[in-house]
Amino acid sequence: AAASGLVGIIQAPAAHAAALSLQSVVPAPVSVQPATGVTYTLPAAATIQTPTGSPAATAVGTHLADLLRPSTGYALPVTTTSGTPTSGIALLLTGADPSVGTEGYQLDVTAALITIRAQTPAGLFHGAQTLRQLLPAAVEARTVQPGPWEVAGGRIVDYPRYGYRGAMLDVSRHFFGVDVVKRYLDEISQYKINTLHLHLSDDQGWRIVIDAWPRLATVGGSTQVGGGAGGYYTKAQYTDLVNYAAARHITIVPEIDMPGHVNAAQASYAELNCNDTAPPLYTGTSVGFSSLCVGKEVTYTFVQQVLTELAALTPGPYLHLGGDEANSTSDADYRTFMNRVQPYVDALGKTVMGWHQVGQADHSPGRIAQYWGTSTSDADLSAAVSKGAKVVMSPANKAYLDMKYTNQTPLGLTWAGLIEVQTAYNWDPATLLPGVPAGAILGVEAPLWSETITKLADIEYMAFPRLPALAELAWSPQSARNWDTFKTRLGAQGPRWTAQNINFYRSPQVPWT
Ligand code: TNX
Repeated sequence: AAASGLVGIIQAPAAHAAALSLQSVVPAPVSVQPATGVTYTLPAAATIQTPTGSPAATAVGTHLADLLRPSTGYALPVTTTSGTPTSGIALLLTGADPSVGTEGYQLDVTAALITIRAQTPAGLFHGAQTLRQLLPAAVEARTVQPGPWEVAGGRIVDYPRYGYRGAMLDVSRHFFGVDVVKRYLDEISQYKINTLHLHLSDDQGWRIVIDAWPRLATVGGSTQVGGGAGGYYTKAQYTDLVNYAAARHITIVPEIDMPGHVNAAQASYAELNCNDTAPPLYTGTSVGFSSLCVGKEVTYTFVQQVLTELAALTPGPYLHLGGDEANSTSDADYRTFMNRVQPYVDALGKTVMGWHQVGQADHSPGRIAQYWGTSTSDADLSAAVSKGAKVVMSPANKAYLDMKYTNQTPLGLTWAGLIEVQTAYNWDPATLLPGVPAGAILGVEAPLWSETITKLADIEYMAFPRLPALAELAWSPQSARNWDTFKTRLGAQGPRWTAQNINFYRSPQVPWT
């Protein structure tokens, strides 16, 4: 199927198209200097050279080789060197423009070689994603394609606007197995997303094994919206996901939603209910009807044990406590509960993340409030910020990948509005909320809730092309962003997605090429 999508490319009558412009990259780089008339052509004997003494940099070289080998048919051996290469593709941890910081890179293309320089392996990884986009779209095919594999000459110096560039996947309303999540990690990593937030529990399903409370997974994970079989990750599977993400320089943020959105847990253990009676499993799509029992000691034993096991599975800094739509918890109980459980996260050496309603509770060191509202001010968010929280921006009427594009979109919801690509793109995370100082914004996350999403093709259809649009908000300087140039660059991603077999929405707003 991937190959059939490439027929137009393969049979194009022209000898070959000119190398892609350095200006064609998504997200838009900070600085691009084309070298007119200079082109690099990848030779069949090219090597990918990486610095001695950095297994993580060499791993980026291997990742790049794995991407390029199937379509080029070249061997592309990955070697280590302590010198300065003069041919092939070189990844170096020295000599980058200092502006690139901890995640940026400098890419130089001459007729002789391609050099990616960075201060960290993460920077090299992001530079490799840029290089990928500068090669012809057919490079994304998984079968051998005709070259030539040309890259336009010049220099790119690039680094992110925000340190938090996220996607969220709701694996609770519908469960998605390890293979689907890995594929999504592959897809989002091309756009320099560095965080995947997994919504691991909700009324409809509990998706991670907790040894101290085994029925959470075996009972709470046994169904999903619509009554299907659901599922859960074993600890080994979850660790596999964490490692797979890390190899793509993506941090996984696990969320256990509390004190609401807990029916799956309460159905698994009667003692988690104030009336000591387990409710039935839930397969509908209502929200706000469940609450942990704030007055019971066992509630806190439960939360502490769950968070302790989750922290042990989490090399990343954040544990997300949810905290949204606790409509069946009184305001006083909400504060009592959050004020007691947030310190568990601190004590585990992690940082609290929560939906912006956590602003009602006390601050916790480094806390992040994730804004999901649809207006330009919010009292809970303002409270969180005034107490010292940083903000991740996920405004539901701009950043929610589960909203329909148009009334005709077969999947998705409409409660926050219709979100066509231009709507997802045309806002500035720093100024959307006039009451929140720009310096409080840590980044942007694009959540995909899964009430109506049941399979990989659905995830792809809702995320593409909006996820790349939101990735550009998170990475590119506001001054480099412009809908008219973006839509053209986005349209040029279409053949790449076709080659990758991504099921995307061909928005009429975008000039697809
Ligand atoms: C609101 S956003 C929710 C979720 C739903 C979503 C559907 C948020 C923190 N809570 O429980 O899945 O809307 O769009």
